[in-house]
Amino acid sequence: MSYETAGQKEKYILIAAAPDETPAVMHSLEELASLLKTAGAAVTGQLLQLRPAPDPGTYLGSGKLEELRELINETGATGVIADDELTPAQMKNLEDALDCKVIDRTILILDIFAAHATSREGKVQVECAQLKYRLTRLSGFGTDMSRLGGGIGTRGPGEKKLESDRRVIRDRLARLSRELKGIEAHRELTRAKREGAGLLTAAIVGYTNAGKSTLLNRLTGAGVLSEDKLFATLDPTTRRLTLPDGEKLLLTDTVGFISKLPHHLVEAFKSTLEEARYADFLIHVVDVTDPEAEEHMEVVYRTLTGLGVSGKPVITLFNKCDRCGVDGRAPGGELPHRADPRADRTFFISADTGEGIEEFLEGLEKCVRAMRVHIDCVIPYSRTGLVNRIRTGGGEILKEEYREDGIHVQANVSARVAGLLAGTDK
Ligand SMILES: Nc1nc2c(ncn2[C@@H]2O[C@H](COP(=O)(O)OP(=O)(O)OP(=O)(O)O)[C@@H](O)[C@H]2O)c(=O)[nH]1
Ligand SMILES: [Mg+2]
Repeated sequence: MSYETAGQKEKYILIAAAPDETPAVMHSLEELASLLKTAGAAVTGQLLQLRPAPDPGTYLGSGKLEELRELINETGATGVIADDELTPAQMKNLEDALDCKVIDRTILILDIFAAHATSREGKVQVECAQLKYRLTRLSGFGTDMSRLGGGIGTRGPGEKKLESDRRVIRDRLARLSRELKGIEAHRELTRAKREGAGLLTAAIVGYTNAGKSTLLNRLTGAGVLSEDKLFATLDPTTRRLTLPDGEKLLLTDTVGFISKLPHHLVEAFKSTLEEARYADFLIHVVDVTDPEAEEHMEVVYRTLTGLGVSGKPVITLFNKCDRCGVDGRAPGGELPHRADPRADRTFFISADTGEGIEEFLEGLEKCVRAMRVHIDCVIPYSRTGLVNRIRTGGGEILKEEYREDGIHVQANVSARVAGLLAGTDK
């Protein structure tokens, strides 16, 4: 059996099973609808069943399935999509019961990542995640991914059709993993080079579509693609930023987070996501106009902790203020006041109009200065290169005297440069 959908726009009915009709459940469904739109498909209806837990066999109960079948007939939907990751058994049973294409939130996110990956690393990472997900679906239940026909769930990076033969998948996975190792080694090298230059690094993190790339563009004119689409950015971009007082630092734009981020993706994107781990501090961008901003902030902190990123200084930016008042309140007052108790500093900005950026940059200067270490040392003439390191590392030299025993230097430098100077203390 196959459900040919290639060539025509796919139309889905969203389904979810939840204990209560809370705002969080409804927002999750709205997010699923935007994800579908991003993937080029349409939504023709939605069905929510209130139950303590999803049915282990068919996700929804039998009465609700009957209702769903009618809705499919009425709306001419080409498939249904569940707002949770379905087990292989649930997927197969639903396909049998509904006789249409069945996908879940995970397949959809993987599909969007596949379409948006541009670098070789991004493409290899997505394909690894997709193939690993497929392997779990091919075992035991006789579920054949080729039943998906075309469209969402079948596209690899570059619109290539995904493999569905177990043995071929295993071979390809082995090859891709080897290639990824090589790419990661190269990334390590670039990172080490950056660290060697001694510049402080800040990672721009946040929920998808918060405005991270727009911020990098505004600050550095990086020319990174920013779009009203989920997961517009998959490849981290690093740019140098010179602050008004002359301090220099590196800013890295990173992949956005989302609730229920598929674990295969997190695993495959580990090296990309780890950019935040190597940063000296984090710039957390939040879309202040999103009613779910609080929950999104939670997701960001939870994901970061999962990646082993914790204890770093955080500057939180409540972005898109041009759409509301400066303190995060809408002119009508319906938005709650936003605060982030986990941040060291917070600012209200608009990456789009530039509002609040000046104050943020002043705050950034303070943050960078606070991270400086005061050094008072004598650098031997055999290591004069270190003086240059202090300069290129954006450090502030307070005293530089060339004496017989060496160069006497007093300066405020980053912890990294201070590390390079270890052993030269007076
Ligand atoms: N009104 C308004 N729109 C903004 C602002 N900043 C970003 N946007 C819009 O929000 C959308 C998402 O912006 P991006 O910069 O692509 O967001 P991102 O966080 O990089 O998103 P991903 O890379 O997809 O995770 C785009 O349509 C931007 O034009 C802002 O300050 N005000
Ligand atoms: Mg982006």
